[in-house]
Amino acid sequence: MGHYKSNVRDLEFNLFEVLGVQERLGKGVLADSDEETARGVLAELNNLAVGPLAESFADADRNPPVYDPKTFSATLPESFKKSYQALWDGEWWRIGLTNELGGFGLPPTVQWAASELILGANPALFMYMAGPNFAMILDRNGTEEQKRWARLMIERAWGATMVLTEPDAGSDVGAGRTKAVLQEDGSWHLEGVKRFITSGDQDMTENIMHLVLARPEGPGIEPKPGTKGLSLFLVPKYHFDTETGEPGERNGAFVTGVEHKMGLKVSTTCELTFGQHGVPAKGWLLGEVHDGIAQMFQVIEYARMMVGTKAIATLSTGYLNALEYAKERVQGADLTQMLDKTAPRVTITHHPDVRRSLMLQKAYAEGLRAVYLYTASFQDQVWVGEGDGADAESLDLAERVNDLLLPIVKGVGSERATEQLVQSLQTLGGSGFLQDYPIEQYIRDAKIDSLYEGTTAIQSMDFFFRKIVRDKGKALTYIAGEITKFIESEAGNGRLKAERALLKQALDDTQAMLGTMIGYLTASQEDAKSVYKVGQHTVRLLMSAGDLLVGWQLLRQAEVAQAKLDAGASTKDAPFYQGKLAVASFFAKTVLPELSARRAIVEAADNDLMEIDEAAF
Ligand code: ST9
Ligand code: FAD
Repeated sequence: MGHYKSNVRDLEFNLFEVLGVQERLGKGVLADSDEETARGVLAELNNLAVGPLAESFADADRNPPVYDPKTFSATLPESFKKSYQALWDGEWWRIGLTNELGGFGLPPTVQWAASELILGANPALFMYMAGPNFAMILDRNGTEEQKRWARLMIERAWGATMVLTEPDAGSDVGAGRTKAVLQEDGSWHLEGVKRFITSGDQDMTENIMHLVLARPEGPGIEPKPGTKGLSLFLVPKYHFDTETGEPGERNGAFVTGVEHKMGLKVSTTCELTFGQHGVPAKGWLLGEVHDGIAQMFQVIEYARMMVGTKAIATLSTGYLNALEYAKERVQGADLTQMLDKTAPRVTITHHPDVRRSLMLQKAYAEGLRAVYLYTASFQDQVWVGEGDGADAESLDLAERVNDLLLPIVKGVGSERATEQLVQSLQTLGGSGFLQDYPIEQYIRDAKIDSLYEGTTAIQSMDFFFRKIVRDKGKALTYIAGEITKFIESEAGNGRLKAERALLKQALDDTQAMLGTMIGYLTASQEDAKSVYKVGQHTVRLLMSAGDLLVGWQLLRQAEVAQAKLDAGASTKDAPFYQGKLAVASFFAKTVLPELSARRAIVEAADNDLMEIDEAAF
């Protein structure tokens, strides 16, 4: 067996037993799919994921890409290319595409559930396969000519990149200096150096389309500071015949270095230099507007969802590997017999502390999966609505709620995955530290998820300032209303009552934290430094909102599971449903109460931290 332990049962439970996705299928833009198609997609992709996709996971880590400075090119390991070919041949690149561009006609919930399988088996494959998805950005924002390029990108299986970061512009994208100078023929010449560009070079596709943010210069263009002065340019690795897509001359965008990294080694992270090697780096403005940051955020929103799902997928396989080990490993006696040196030795699943840790890993793996799929259910509404003309108000709300939840999927998903994967390793004792097991690689490969696509601090500020304050609490009010409805409902027939009370307390605590922080923000109108009290606690708020959502989703699932058990679940299904009840109750009792302490910390905030001299750190 390969390293990857998927959880299709849980994916299907979320889709068809909790979210009721099947009710959306068979209509409008989803006319060609039904529950059977969706289940079939997951089953088929799962076979591929646990087999050929997972196969190169360790080999590609031990034999990472090789960079040749003479040709400015990166060569990927053969084992990985084989996995990529299997993924491509299965036409899985169609998964996120609209029907018009050749998609499978499945909604985002099913797309993301399927994506989890690839992201858990071998995440870099998913990233190298993103060309067709990037083509959707050209199709959505491009000129008629560029819409045709989008089709060429898909038909000819090109790679693609998103190019924002520079040595002095990381979180602060608006500090970027790469410029684009308008030419007489309407094209642009780019000059500058970008760094950390994922998939910047590889030897698996005939061309790569770079989507680059740069500062436009030319007659009549007024420079603007920050992100609002950036435009988005399409810069191919090779120039191409715009009718056939046939690649021609080399364009002047060269990969001038590939980083040596802690993990995710097979995913090339490249320095990309424009126009400094005797060949101009020609680019074309995307569409006809200088609106680069907003256009790039269409990519970023998708990529943040992807990064969160990647982290959660890795957490899940980490937990399942730890669980399998724990069920086999015999060590020590049962705690009740600790003084009897002749007592029989037991598997480590008998020890309370191992149980505690495994149940917490399960809670975050399954709870966060529920959160990302719940988020995707709002993307479903937009996907179906955009195609079928739903009313503007409900579409607007679905977009806002999706926006609110994205920093939780990305920020909380990645932080909890890193933290709990360390616990998965701990479950294996010293063996976890060995490369005989995949967990050490999971930790190395997943750490990047809290860094790229906006660090956790950036996610937390996005959550507070943009998604709550600027949204005037619209999306938040909706979610709080849904949680309150759940708490007050009697669907549990009086069961899980104590857990509902704990959820109510957690909701009160999170709302109080938020209220206090809004108070600090308001006070900053009089005393500018009061905003520091907000900045000290945005991550705490984000993580607390994440725990609240995990706790709620687990209890929602427990309610469904309880009903299934009451109706007489099969012997095969019963342990699955009992597990749902157990994990929801465990999380409510052992994690949610922590929110009261976090609330007290926020309410007692002062600015002492900001007064400390740097030398005292
Ligand atoms: C990276 C890549 O790290 C890692 C993995 C790559 C894998 C690639 C392949 C896989 C992905 C496949 C993708 C396919 C795509 C296909 C999609 C198909 C549909 N939401 O607050 P302001 C905008 S890449 C939306 O003033 P500052 C908005 O336009 C590097 N829009 O910010 C706004 O204007 P307005 C990732 C948002 O102070 C404007 O920005 N790097 C949002 O100027 C200005 O906003 C990062 O992520 C949002 N949440 O700049 C950088 N936020 O207000 C992290 C802003 O008028 N840093 N906009 O609406 C940040 O995010 C900063 O907060 C900042 C600050 C740069 C936005
Ligand atoms: P910095 O911005 O210097 O941050 C350093 C620390 O300061 C962080 O802890 C951060 O949270 C904190 N910080 C910074 N600003 C603030 C603030 N205002 N408030 C609070 N805290 C703050 N970029 C691309 O454009 N395309 C890619 O494909 C791509 N792929 C990548 C792949 C890898 C493997 C890596 C490592 C990076 C990649 N990046 C890519 C870049 C990535 O998005 C940035 O590294 C990330 O946005 C952080 O920027 P930075 O590294 O410059 O850190």
